[in-house]
Amino acid sequence: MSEKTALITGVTGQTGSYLAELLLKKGYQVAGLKRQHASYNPRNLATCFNSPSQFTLVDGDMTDESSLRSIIEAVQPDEVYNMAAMSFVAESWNIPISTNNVNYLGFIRLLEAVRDIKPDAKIYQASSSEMFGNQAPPQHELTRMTPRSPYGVSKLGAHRIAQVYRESFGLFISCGICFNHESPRRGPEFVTRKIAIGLVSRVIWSGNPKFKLGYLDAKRDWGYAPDYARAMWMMLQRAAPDDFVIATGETHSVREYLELAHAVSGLKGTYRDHCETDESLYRPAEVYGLRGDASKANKILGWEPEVNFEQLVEIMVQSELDMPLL
Ligand code: GDR
Repeated sequence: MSEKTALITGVTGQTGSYLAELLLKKGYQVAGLKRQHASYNPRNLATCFNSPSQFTLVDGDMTDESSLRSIIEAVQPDEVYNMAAMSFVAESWNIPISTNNVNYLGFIRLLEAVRDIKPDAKIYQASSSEMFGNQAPPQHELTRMTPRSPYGVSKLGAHRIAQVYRESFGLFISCGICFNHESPRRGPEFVTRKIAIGLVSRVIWSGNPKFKLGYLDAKRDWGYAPDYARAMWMMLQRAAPDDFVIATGETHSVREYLELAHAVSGLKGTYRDHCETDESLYRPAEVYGLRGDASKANKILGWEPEVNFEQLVEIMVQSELDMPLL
């Protein structure tokens, strides 16, 4: 078993919570940073709370450097996973400044604290496929980055500063350029979960005739969040830091996801009978086609996804059928 200590910022979120579970299984001591009074689904951390001798939640804030410094000082982490973010792309047009304050400046605050207090800690940064914007697929580590949202810009800023701190100060920082990754722990605002909730909780259970979605022809490379958490850990077990695309290599439109989810839900007719598009949900600028090339992660880390698109849709819809969000 490991004697290591990890700090996970954003531990209450989908992927942060899977990562915490993975590290606890590996014998880590895990400290999870959460914002005081932040609302989150306590179910995400239910398993972690079963290991009280290994798992602690600490209050901190990515916009408050002194809180980050105290936490690094107290925890003395061997590994730091920066999963904290304002992660809903659509919302970033409404709150561009706080998005960058958390996602970009927050990461610099964290880096400064680590550099001062625990410079030998290995750091993982959650970079995003949103950094690519509309570059032609497949996107890989060397694809030009042309983000289209305040969120994408904030993630690109953090990605670049990671490279600068790595080269300037020799910090061990690895960035996972993660494409969309989903699970039943996904927030209800993201499209995969919104579709599962729409079909199951709204239409089947609550009897609403229809639910609304935005642009259906955007394509995404959707994977399963626990597979991505495993990749993050693998990156920090290497002797040297590096950047890796984490993706399935398959792409599907929102419409295809919706069609399959509709079939899995058991509803009669077609998705058009239960879902309508609403242009007010379109984004000011869309990213149209993402498909990642994860061959570097496959070759160097030995990583590959275990859950494919069909299995993912099945997991999302089945979980909603088992435990509807009413
Ligand atoms: P994304 O995820 O923006 O790709 O970022 P999201 O699920 O929000 O959108 C995916 C695509 O679906 C389209 N869409 C809708 N999206 C939402 N949320 N709601 C709708 O009603 C709807 N209708 C259509 C969107 O326009 C988009 O094209 C996710 C986040 O987790 C980021 O934090 C992460 O960095 C990237 O994935 C990789």
